[in-house]
Amino acid sequence: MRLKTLLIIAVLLSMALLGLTYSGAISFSETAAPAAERNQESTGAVVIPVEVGEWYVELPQTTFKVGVPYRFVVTNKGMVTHELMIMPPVEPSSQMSMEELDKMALAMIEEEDLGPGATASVEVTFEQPGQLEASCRLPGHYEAGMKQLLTVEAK
Ligand SMILES: [Cu+2]
Repeated sequence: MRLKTLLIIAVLLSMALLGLTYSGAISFSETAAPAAERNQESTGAVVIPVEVGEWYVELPQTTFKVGVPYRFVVTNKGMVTHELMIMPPVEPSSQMSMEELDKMALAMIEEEDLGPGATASVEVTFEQPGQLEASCRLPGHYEAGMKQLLTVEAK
């Protein structure tokens, strides 16, 4: 009889312990998600929504500041694939190879990530003032109008 009572107590105790562990796991996963969101916010980047399509690159602002982290969130509203490059204004007619152009880019979203309807983002902090350009350099796109001059101002 006494053994049975002990057994019941033991079972109840282990259930209680399991319950504790379970709720512990729950509260852990609940705190884990907001922590990830906090990390994303804590980058402190200024979000710049960018729209690309045939044949334009549109930004809500074209003047930026040195030292401020920006996150360019680019949405392709067009019917064909685009890309986004932020780099000094260089005419495609200049004799630079795609590789050399890529090296000049301060930020880039590749065409693989920017099909019709896709949204992709890239973060960049400009380190010096000057003129830059947000453009799509897929063959013919720049010439068709997919370029927007940007100005980076000193702090
Ligand atoms: Cu394009």
